[in-house]
Amino acid sequence: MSEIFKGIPEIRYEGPGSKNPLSFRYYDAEKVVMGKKMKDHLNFAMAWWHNLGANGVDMFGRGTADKSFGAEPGTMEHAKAKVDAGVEFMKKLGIEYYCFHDVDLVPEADDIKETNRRLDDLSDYLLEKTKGTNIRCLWGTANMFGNPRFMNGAGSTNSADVYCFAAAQVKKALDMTVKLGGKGYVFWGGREGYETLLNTDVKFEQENIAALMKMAVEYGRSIGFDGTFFIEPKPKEPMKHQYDFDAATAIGFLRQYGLDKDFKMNIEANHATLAGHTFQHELRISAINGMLGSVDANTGDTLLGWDTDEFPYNIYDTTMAMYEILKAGGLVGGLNFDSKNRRPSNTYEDMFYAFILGMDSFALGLTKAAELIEDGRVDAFIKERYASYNDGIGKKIREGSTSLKELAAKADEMGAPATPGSGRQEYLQSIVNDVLFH
Ligand code: XUL
Ligand code: CO
Repeated sequence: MSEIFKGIPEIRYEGPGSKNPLSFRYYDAEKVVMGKKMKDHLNFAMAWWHNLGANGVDMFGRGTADKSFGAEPGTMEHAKAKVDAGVEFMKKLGIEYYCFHDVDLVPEADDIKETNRRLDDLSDYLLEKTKGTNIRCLWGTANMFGNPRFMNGAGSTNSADVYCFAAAQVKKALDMTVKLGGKGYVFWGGREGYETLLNTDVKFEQENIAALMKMAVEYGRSIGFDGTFFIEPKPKEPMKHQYDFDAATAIGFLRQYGLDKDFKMNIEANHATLAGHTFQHELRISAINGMLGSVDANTGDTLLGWDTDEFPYNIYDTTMAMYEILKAGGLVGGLNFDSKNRRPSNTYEDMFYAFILGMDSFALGLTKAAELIEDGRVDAFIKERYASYNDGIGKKIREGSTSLKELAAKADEMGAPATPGSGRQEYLQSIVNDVLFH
């Protein structure tokens, strides 16, 4: 098979001083940080849809990038050319994982039986192409938002017939995920929500979504899928309101329907900011609930109110994200670049520059997060901040061995409250800057 990304070498670590645009300045795969190799902390993944599919088409204009890879789009030859391109791309960057939707892999046929046959064929080809490499699936999913049949939702659809198609797609995407060695299976509920409550029975729809997830767990376990199911929260877009609004909402849903043992969160940075949260907030809420699973690594634009899916570049954000991930003991999944080149960045070189930017940004974030933890000043401050709970009445509150009566008596005894102490926000922010820029 001939080379697709001609003239682009294997991208290697050359260190911070390097002016070679096709090199890593911070991502040094084998370097050990806090006892683990960088590559194993980060588990970078390529999103099949953006990297091999998105050509820059938007509401106002046609594509700007050529992603035909020498074949006619919409054919199985093209689907296979995408495999060739994807494998060469991942090898050149040293990326070991990919994520896919069913219809990213093959063109969808009118009849689902034919789509499934194409998936069997393509997955054989993909396995053959990755044989002898470390390249494998991070997670798979079913696209249950593109086909017009899902206009009223998939698990949440008003139509039992459409629900069958959703179930069929989940079943096949699970088969594919297992066949391709995936560690996870994602539910992103793109159309699982509503446009108006005037036509929507929210409780009915949520029960149906939970039932679909339950059947997915049962089926997945029956075919030997021992990985993790993920919900990827997003508050809006394409729907006005999506049920998996944010991590707290999705975790509540999973607990209500008894799905919390099999599921964790797949947190996407741009979805967090759409929900009015920081990326760090969503990671923290997931982590403290034992629900931090995987990450869709990208960034939004604070000036825009939609999902721009830009490659991560902001080191403050990647540092605070990796700080949360390190504190949580790592991810069961990885960092999937659910990110796409800007429309005018339309060459093959730009595809590589984008991944180099994203991988270096997270590698630097990892290094800085480890330094922040090893520095210890932030942790020491937090410990000190809650010190009044270490003994006396504070300890009793933590142990649950007191009562309103006893606490009120204690307040009476004190008469006027002691000062709670400074929050020292500016001091802490200056420590982060110190670690980032010293
Ligand atoms: C959409 C999005 C999806 C999911 C997978 O905003 O993030 O690509 O990651 O369906
Ligand atoms: Co995503």
